[in-house]
Amino acid sequence: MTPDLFADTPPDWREALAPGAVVLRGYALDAVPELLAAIADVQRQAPPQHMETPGGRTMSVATSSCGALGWVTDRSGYRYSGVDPYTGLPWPPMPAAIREMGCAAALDAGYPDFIPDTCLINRYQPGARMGLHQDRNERDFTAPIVSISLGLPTAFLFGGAQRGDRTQRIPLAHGDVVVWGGPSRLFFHGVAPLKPGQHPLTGEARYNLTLRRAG
Ligand code: MD6
Ligand code: FE
Repeated sequence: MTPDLFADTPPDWREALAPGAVVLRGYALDAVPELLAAIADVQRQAPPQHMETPGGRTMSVATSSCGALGWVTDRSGYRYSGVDPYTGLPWPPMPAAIREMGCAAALDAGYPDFIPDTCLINRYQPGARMGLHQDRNERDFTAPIVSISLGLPTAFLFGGAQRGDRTQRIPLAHGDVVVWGGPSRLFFHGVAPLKPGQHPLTGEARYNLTLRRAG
């Protein structure tokens, strides 16, 4: 037997979730100051909003975006837009700290060609959650999704290709990064309700940065 037989078995610091999906524990910790400064900079230009779902519900998560495109939702559906509907302006450019972290994590997860054109910035306050869904508004499903967690911990729910598939409940802490793509690119996922707490750097909040190639 040669080690090459196990070439797609991740080393210990990469936790396999499913084919094509991994958790990189603490991966973003060294870049936290730069990432938090980048979030603040984007949010000054594109303030987080509780957007409306197509079904008319107000999202518990407050979102904004940076990059060429931004993810939006309103009564007419989920989609990407080049313009922030609340400011009428193009989204702020993606800060280098965010782009570089996304590309490095994708590379270490086995996706060397990732070129993100959007980063969604989600702010969760206690009680905020995200129901089980697939990310399918992107044009090209060959690119992975990179999700960076900062601030208060939560549980990420990771299912399968069918809504009814069993979900894994994965604790996510400050600095953890999840990457999913390839065979799991369209797997259902969600975020459990945020528990009350105080984080020394983010206060009563969790931030999630989700980088994607949308256009
Ligand atoms: C998260 N967000 O905030 C995960 N997907 O941790 C998502 O999975 C997500 O916020 C599609 C569209 C918007 C999102
Ligand atoms: Fe999603």
